Amino acid sequence: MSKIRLIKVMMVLIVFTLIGASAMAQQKPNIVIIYVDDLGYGDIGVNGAVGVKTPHVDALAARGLNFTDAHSGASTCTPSRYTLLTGRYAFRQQAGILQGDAPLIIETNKGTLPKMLQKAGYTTGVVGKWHLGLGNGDVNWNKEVTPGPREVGFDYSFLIPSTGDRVPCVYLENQQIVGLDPSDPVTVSYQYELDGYPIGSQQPELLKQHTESYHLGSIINGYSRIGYMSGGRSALWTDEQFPFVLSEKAQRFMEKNAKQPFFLYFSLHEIHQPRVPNAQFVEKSSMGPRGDVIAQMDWCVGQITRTLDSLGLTENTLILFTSDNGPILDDGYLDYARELVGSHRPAGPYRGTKYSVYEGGTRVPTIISWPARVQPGVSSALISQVDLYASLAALVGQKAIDGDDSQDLLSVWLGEQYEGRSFLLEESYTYGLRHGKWKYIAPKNAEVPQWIKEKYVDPGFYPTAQLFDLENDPYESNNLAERYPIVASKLKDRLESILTSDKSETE
Ligand code: NG6
Ligand code: CA
Repeated sequence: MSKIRLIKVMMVLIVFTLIGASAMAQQKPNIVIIYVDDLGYGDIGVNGAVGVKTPHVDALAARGLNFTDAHSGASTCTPSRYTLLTGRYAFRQQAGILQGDAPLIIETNKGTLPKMLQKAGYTTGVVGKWHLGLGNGDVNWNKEVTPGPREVGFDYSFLIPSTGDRVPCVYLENQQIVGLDPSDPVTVSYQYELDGYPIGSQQPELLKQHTESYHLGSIINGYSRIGYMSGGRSALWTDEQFPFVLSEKAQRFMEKNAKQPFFLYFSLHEIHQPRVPNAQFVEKSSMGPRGDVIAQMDWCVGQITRTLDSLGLTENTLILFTSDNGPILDDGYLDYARELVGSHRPAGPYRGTKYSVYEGGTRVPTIISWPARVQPGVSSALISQVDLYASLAALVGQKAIDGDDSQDLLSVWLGEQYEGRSFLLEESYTYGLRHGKWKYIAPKNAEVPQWIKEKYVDPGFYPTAQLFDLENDPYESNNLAERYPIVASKLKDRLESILTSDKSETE
């Protein structure tokens, strides 16, 4: 071969390699996790909701895979979010529900799902509720608050720092309060009353919604919260604007990063309390505010899918729609959810609620849509959010560093096979363990906390063990622990081995 010919051949090869590499890079899907707060299995149309319509979620299900036995890590928020982002069980970090001044609970020296996606070339962003703690314990809210999302692997963040019902009631963008006037600094306390805003326990006549005693702290925008704050008047959020503010930030993030693969963790305030639908959604349901904010949540989902459509990204975007824990009707604010629920069943056919170890606590709506790769359908595979880290790592050719409890079940998430987990842990005020048709619930000899009793919910722990056959008794009404002592004891041993080992054994 002449020299010139050789050079030509080499050039052609290089061009093909470059085209191939860029095609591969383009093949990486964008990933959007739409994480709804306190949405129950039965709260979406496709899972049987009555009293409210969820056309956008239903459309996602129609073109995607709807899971009927997928679980959040835990039956409350912080532990579930910890598990989702780290691939580690929350008990390892003793992650309970955090107050709004708690330090960051995710270890900054460990691998996380967003860090793994950064390594794979993704731009990562979180928009919405955080509730994983911020700072190191003594936060100065008037400076950049660190560590936070950036140290966990998010390039961009726009946050409700804790929950809608906790102070501080301001947004943080890239870990700084948005719109803060430095001459009116923010102070937060969960111990002491602070001057500045009226306090719910002292001036209940100012409240738009009454609450039980735990939420009678600072009144911001007519709603009293857990905890006290002072200052930050120019930066206060307006609850009624959450869907617009957060959807807009999510849209901007996707538009800005449309040309390279992005990961968006869109963590909605809906349908957590205070349930304050924007006027646009009032009476969209027949169930009062709780139903109306389900309609509002559905609108937010529509904003995401519409934006992806307009950017031409729908085909190669993997959307995971799910929730952090099961539903609750009365979580403190008086919005008549219990009285107005009618025949709607927030947890669908399952027993239990938020705070409960029964299925309703963690079996949450879960839909995956990725038109380029996922066939529409329904999957009854047993699967948990703890597995997303390892599964998405497999998808993008990375390792799930420190994802100690996360299993690569990518083929299950994508509907290529239907055999899910062999064992699945459900974290709550006690532990549940699923295996085949069995569900074991560990005994716990303790008083149900007063504040849970007041919610009319049953956390599901009793001094004796419980065992249910979910195939024949999906509602967990018939305790078989005495009838099948060997099954119960095997599951007890297995649970204990999970709880005492440093990381999950692979099966
Ligand atoms: C509980 C609050 C509840 C809610 C929950 C967090 C009391 C009595 N109850 O401690 O109202 O804020 O925490 O919800 O304070 S979650 O969805 O973020 O886990
Ligand atoms: Ca929640």
